[in-house]
Amino acid sequence: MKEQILELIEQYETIIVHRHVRPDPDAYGSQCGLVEILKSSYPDKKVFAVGQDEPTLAYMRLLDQIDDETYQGALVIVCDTANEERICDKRYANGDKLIKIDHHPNEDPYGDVLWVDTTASSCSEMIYEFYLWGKDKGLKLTDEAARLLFAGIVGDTGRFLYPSTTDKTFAYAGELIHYDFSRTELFDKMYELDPNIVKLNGYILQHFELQENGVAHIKLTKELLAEYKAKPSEASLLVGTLGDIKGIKAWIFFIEENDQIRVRLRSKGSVINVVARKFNGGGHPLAAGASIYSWDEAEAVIKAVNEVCE
Ligand SMILES: [Mn+2]
Repeated sequence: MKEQILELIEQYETIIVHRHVRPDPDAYGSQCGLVEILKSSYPDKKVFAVGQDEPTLAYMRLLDQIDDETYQGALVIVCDTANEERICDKRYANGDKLIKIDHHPNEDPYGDVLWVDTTASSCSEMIYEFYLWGKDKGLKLTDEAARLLFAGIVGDTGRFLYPSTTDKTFAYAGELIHYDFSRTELFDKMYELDPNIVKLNGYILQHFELQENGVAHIKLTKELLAEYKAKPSEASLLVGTLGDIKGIKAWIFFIEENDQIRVRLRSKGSVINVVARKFNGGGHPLAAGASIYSWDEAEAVIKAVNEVCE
């Protein structure tokens, strides 16, 4: 796969890299890390990272604004995105060839060339692996690319805590920190929270409901989020917060938005992306997301998670 991908990269003059909507550090890290690698390896090519800017991730990189014509005859690469529906900026379909690089289960095998590795901790880890494989063939890694890929790996592994972290993940991270970037600065940006969000976290810790079977949930209504002046995207950042509770097996965050209730699912072992799929979503076996449209449906989600945890 890497061979085919590099061949295509070498063939095309214009390369446009996309990632998923509601981006996280791995989406940005893999997308922009790859763009940095390609820009420094092929200074004559036009390489762009596109999509909607996410203000909370502006410390990673600002995205490029390009016009529709740029897609004519271009190679498009999509990073970290399991299904076409979730690709940010629908113009991805307007290129000449499409490549998918991802570490989620390959439920929607879109694209002309696909490289999917579900054993990778993150898509950023895959991009670093691509560089390692291709460094004798002309690929170059800059300090900025290293910073972006390191951030992506840290983000998707929950600071090397999740079971998706392998010896390879640690080895790659160990290599990446030899590049010149400030880890302290990066960690500060990644994990700093506004005081109101810390208080919302306090609310979550006070009010989650934990059943005897180890399934927990918390409902964050629009009114509550308004009270704490928290955006749904900020509330989503707190989803890991229940993971340290003794006896917890799986947990659900319900975060109400204007037109839907976002469901964030996490598990310590039981596969919960099957539940996500039933409710308009998907994701990893132990970390998934879904969407529902009423609080009645929330009960159905809780019931479904109970069933997979039995
Ligand atoms: Mn990812």
